[in-house]
Amino acid sequence: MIIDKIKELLVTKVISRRSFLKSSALSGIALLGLTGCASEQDEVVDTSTVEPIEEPAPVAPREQNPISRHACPRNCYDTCSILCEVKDGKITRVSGDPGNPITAGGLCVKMNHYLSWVYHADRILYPLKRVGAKGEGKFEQITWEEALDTIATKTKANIDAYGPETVLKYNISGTVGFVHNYGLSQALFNKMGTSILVGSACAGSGSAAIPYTYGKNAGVDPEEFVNTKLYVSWGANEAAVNVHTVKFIKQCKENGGKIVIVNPVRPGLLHYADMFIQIKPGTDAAFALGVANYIIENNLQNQAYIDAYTVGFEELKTTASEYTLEKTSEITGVPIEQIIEFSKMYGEIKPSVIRIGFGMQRHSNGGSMVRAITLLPPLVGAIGKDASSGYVYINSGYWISYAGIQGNDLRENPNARKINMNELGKALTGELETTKDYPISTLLLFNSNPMAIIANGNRVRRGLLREDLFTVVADIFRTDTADYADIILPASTFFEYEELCQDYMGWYLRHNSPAIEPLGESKSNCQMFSELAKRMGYTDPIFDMTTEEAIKVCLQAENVVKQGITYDNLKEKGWVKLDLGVPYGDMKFPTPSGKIEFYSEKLKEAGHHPVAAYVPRVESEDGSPDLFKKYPLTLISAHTKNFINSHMHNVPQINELIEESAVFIHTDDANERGITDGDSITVTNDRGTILMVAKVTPTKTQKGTLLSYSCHWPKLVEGGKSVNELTPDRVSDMGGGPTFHTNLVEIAKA
Ligand SMILES: Nc1nc2c(c(=O)[nH]1)N[C@H]1C(S)=C(S)[C@@H](COP(=O)(O)OP(=O)(O)OC[C@H]3O[C@@H](n4cnc5c(=O)[nH]c(N)nc54)[C@H](O)[C@@H]3O)O[C@H]1N2
Ligand SMILES: Nc1nc2c(c(=O)[nH]1)N[C@H]1C(S)=C(S)[C@@H](COP(=O)(O)OP(=O)(O)OC[C@H]3O[C@@H](n4cnc5c(=O)[nH]c(N)nc54)[C@H](O)[C@@H]3O)O[C@H]1N2
Ligand code: SF4
Ligand SMILES: [Mo]
Repeated sequence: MIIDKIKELLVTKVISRRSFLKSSALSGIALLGLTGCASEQDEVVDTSTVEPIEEPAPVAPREQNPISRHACPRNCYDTCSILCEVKDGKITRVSGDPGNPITAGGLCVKMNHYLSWVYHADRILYPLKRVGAKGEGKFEQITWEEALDTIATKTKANIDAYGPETVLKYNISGTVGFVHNYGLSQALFNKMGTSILVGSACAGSGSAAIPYTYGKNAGVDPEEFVNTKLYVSWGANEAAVNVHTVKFIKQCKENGGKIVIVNPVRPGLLHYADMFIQIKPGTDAAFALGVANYIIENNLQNQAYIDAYTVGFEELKTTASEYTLEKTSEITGVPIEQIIEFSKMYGEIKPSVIRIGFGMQRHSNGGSMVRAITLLPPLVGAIGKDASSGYVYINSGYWISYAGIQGNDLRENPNARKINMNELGKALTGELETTKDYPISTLLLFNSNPMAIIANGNRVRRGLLREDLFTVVADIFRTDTADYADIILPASTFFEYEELCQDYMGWYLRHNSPAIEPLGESKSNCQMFSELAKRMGYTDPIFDMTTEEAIKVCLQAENVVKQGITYDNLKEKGWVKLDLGVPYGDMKFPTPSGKIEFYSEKLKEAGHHPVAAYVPRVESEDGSPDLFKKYPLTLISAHTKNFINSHMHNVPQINELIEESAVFIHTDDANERGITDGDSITVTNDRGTILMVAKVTPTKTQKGTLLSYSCHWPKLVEGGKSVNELTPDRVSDMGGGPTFHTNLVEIAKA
């Protein structure tokens, strides 16, 4: 009763929650569950269903054996610096580099088991050829001679018969090393003239959206989080996927900063949160515009800054005015008083950082959401003025490049057919328009496990089953994808080859020296591809380039040279921090107007609202009412702390942690379907059905939204199909990104 009364007061009279609490005699009453808003954290943030945060524990290296220095290339924000002790040619101990400020001596839940990964009994140590049916997983050992001859002969024959663009090179981010993923390893495919792989299974939408506003992307240094006074975790899950920044966020709080979370589900960082905004999935653009509207209506914007550095404020004002408190609340599910309180905090607290997560943008409207969020920092003057102010998204890619080592000049057909990596299934089955007449004849795949990580697994499987498709997979393990190969090549791990890495959030360059010789007959990607190039008859000098030479080319970047970073000093220490100054500190924005663009003509030309707009997701109550009747639940399949993409699922210690593929279900949704905690359930949509175990929870997720983790190996889960069996292979609105979370399903007791 009393709670209802308070709710009514807050909603109807639109009293700020904090001022209400301060002035009310009722301020001692625990408001748990009222709105999820938590300015008085201890009273109102419910963390009961949130796992404890496990910060990396430093492990001191023993140093009695020789130490080698490494950079973790696992497509993780942290890119830890690793120390290995090696004895008699074997790694005996793996630990985090205590000297590096990000790694600070500790790795993570997963990579504390790196030794079990490197020396796993199931490692592929020799080339293999298929002897059973496609996908059956029956292989026989062959020599490298036979493997390379078979691949060269078959690929050449397919190029001669059908053209080079029927060859598809496919790699994502199994390792994100500069040389062995993005750089030298691409030269062979440029020379062949294969189809060009475009888009991103990861963060394409946000990466395309941000430059519309700022002309480029330059984020805050995570070590600066300690100095900010407001950290907004927007669609991110730091405690699981970016564990080394948690200490900086915690310090921000200890220094008096506020932590706000915007997420449809409760992430680990909730333990430190002052406010939890539990938004409906895919509605963040409406929330951002609603906040902008409140800020402008209440004159909380920084008008002098806006006048000096931005264009399109009037258009923003008009557009945002459509997002009234009532409308914003209705679309997003966020209570009006919370929209008000967050807007006030964001308008008043300086400096502030918005952390734009990757997970949030994996929706059909992901680009639109990120674009809308990018309009907030300049509204309050947060860009370019302070090192601990602005936003952070990704910090790689704007100060060092691998373009010089990709052999781009070898490509005779720069306008070759483009294939979006998210549409692999359609491309292989010929359901993609551009592959109808010229089917893919040859798939050369490395650094990726699409059977586990690409959407619409059923379609990917059908494609890989094609008898007339010649498939080569280079991997460390016999993944589900490798099971469909005609030839499997044994890849060595980064502990066995040299590499250059760049953090994707921190401002570091890191060097990786090999600790041991390649196990068995395994080879690095570059080594196997340069040998294959020679079998193909290619004699270009790039195929003789060493990794050391390639790294030296990358280090010629202006910023790097200017700061005195050389191959030798980088190699000796293992890492070096670049000084990038205040992000956008020169107040130069390479947009068409040269200013921050609240209004973007380019965005309009690309078919979007020139300011920003809430666009309903393709699969949602608003976007597809008929489908919604059949499949009323949105399934978010986010990343987990226990494994990284599909890595580590096959490592025994990690497999034990995972137990089963769980799906969190709101109590109301479970009750409506007679599902109880621990039940085995089916999760279904028109793309397929998988088996999962129900985790029924009153708070971890919200009604209408399911949460599961990705990406399990299909063959290691019950039923042999994991979450990407269900996800859609549609491409997002900007940048060719994925739409894993725009995924309607229904659940039932199995
Ligand atoms: N449902 C759902 N699906 C998702 C996501 C999601 O949020 N939800 N996230 C997506 C994201 S963000 C990403 S980035 C992708 C990742 O997709 P991938 O990059 O394909 O996945 P990984 O599991 O990281 O790596 C694939 C393989 O690389 C191999 N590998 C590692 N090192 C080497 C090497 O040195 N050489 C060779 N040849 N192989 C090596 C590993 O053994 C592994 O089998 O997944 C996407 N899939
Ligand atoms: N341990 C571990 N670390 C990893 C990885 C891993 O698999 N495991 N993967 C690495 C890779 S490749 C990547 S790209 C990053 C991913 O890093 P993140 O983007 O931080 O991780 P995700 O778990 O994909 O998604 C983050 C959050 O987005 C939320 N979300 C989903 N939909 C919406 C929405 O509509 N609005 C809002 N506001 N939030 C939403 C999810 O609930 C989730 O909590 O992590 C990297 N680090
Ligand atoms: S996966 Fe990420 S947190 Fe773990 S060791 Fe590698 S870089 Fe560090
Ligand atoms: Mo990713």
